[in-house]
Amino acid sequence: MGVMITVAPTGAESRKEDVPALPTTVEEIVATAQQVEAAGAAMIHLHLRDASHEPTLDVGVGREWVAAVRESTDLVVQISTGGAVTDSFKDRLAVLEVEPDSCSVSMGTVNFGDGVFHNPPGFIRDLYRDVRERDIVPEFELFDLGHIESLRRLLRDEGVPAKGRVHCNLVCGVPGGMPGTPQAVMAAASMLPPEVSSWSATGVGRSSVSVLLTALALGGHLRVGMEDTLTLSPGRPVTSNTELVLRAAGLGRLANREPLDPTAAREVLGIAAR
Ligand code: KMH
Ligand code: ZN
Repeated sequence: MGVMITVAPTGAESRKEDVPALPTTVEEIVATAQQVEAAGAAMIHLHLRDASHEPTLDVGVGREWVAAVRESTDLVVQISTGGAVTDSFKDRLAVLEVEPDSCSVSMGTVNFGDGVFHNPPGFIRDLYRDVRERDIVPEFELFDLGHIESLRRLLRDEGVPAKGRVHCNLVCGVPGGMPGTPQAVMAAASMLPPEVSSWSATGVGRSSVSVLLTALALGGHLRVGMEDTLTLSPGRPVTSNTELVLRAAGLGRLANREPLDPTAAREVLGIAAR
C-alpha cells in the first residue's frame, strides 16, 4: 500500500517575523504547493493568513488561495476549520463557504500550549452537518484518546460522511494532547472505530520522526509541515516545507510505501476527480 502525504505548510501558531520561511502569501503558498507536489505530497492542509501575515478565516482570502492552488497543482485542498485558538465558532463554520475538497473536523476540546482549542459536542455536530450538506470530505482530527470515543458517537448519531469514507488524523505531541510517542500512536490506531477507512498521523515538534515511523509500520498515512515542525533536528531549522515532505517520502520508500499521487489520494478519501 502506498502512503498518502499531507502537507500542513503554515498553521496559525508561528509568526512570519519569527519564521521567515513560513509561507503566508498566496504566491508563497502556490510555490510551496508546486514544490511539495513534486516531492510527493498529495494533499495540502491550509490555514489562511491576511495581508499582515496574521491568521485569518476570511472567506475571500480562502477562495483566492483555494483557486490558486487548484490552478497550479492537482493537490487535494483541505481547509482548516480549526483556525487559531482565538477564532469564533461562527467564523470557523463560515470558512466552509470556500468550498474546499476536504476540511478538518476536530473531535474534542484540548489544551493547546497556554491556550485551549475549543470543540464542544454541539459545535462538532453543527460543523459536521454543514460539511455533509456541502459535500465536503471531512478529516477527523484526534488530539487525544477521548476524541476517538467522540468520533464513534458522532458516526453513530449522525452517520458516516457522504462518500462513505472515514479519514482521521492522529495529532500527537500538542502540549496538552496525547504525546508524540509510538505507544500513543499504537493505542490510538488500535482503538479507531470500524467505520474508519484510512488514517494518518502527525507528530508535533521533535516527535515528528518517531510518529511517522510508527504510522508507517502500522499502515497509516503521514502529515508533515511547518504547521507542526520547525526543526529537522535539534539546532537545524526547517528551511522549507519541501524538506519535510522529502523526508516523509524517503521514510515511506524505506518502508516500501511509495507516495500516493493526488489521484490515488482522492480514491482513498472518496473525493471525486476535479
Ligand atoms: N491551530 C489549532 C488551534 C485544525 O487545523 O483544524 C487547530 C488546528 C486544527 O490546527
Ligand atoms: Zn491545522
